[in-house]
Amino acid sequence: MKKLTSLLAATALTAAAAAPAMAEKWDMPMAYSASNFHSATGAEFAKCVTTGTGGEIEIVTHPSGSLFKGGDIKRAIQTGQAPIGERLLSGHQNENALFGFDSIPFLATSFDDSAKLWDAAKPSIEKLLAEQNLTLLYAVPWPPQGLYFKDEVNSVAEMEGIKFRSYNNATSRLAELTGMLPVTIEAAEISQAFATGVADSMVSSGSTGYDRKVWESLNYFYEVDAWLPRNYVMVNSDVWAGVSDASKNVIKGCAELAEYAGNWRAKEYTGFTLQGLRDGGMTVGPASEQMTNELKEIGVTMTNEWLEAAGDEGKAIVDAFNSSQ
Ligand code: PCA
Repeated sequence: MKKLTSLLAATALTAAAAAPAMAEKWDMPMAYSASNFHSATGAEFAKCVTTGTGGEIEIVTHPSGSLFKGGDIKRAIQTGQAPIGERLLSGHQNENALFGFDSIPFLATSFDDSAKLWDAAKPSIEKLLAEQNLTLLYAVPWPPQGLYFKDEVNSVAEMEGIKFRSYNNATSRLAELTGMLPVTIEAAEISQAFATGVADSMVSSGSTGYDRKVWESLNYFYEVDAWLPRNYVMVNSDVWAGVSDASKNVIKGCAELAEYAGNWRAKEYTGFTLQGLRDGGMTVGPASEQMTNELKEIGVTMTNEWLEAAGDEGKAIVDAFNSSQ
């Protein structure tokens, strides 16, 4: 808390000292609904920057994939079509396996472990992003991932042939290994996908199920706690290089506050949204022992596959995480 207080003071001082310069408007695409806690955190970050820089930089958020869809946000920022934006980090796993460090089943299954895993992976991820003309500002985890189904499922055998909504390589692979049929769909579009039977299941947080009111189509949520994937906010490195030192300090301060607040919200939102699913009529609870054990076996396969794909740097991340335990 002391750190935060001094950070706030430093941010305020920098802002006061900043000479008025040309005002810039930064559009910030975000993929998830405005009501989602990541979007709420992003909106506060935007306000913090706008106020802190005395309007020198005004950030305007565009949630729900309204400016760019999730899958297009990183490219838009790399190419300067938007200066800043938020994306699911593991969405880039198809470019480089390292981006999938946070979607390894059953490696880090709690908020505390997810923070340790992020500490271990952050230098590699920052370096990867920097090579792609992107500067990392902050990152916030989603709540633990569980399995949603229309019908009751108690074993992996019962998943055979079910249409499964995926959101990254790891979720598609999970579907394949459980005999389900993956179809990649952005979170902003899942309510419709479930309503029309394009998919009847997914792995996600209680938060996304709550945001998208999935109880209108699905009936079961199994608290598998498979992993906690992360969203991150990035800025185009050329744009960043052109920002005054005073404004850079404000933005860094606001990013640190956003990361802190976002983590807090993610934790608060976990219980709240699971209750929301129950109130919507869903059955929410742990998976059967058999299903849990079978999923853990699949997790071992996926861990080995990831370690092979991510090479020495991936292994170093997992080793650093394990030795922080
Ligand atoms: N919600 C996002 C990613 C992880 C999560 O909990 C989604 O389902 O797209």
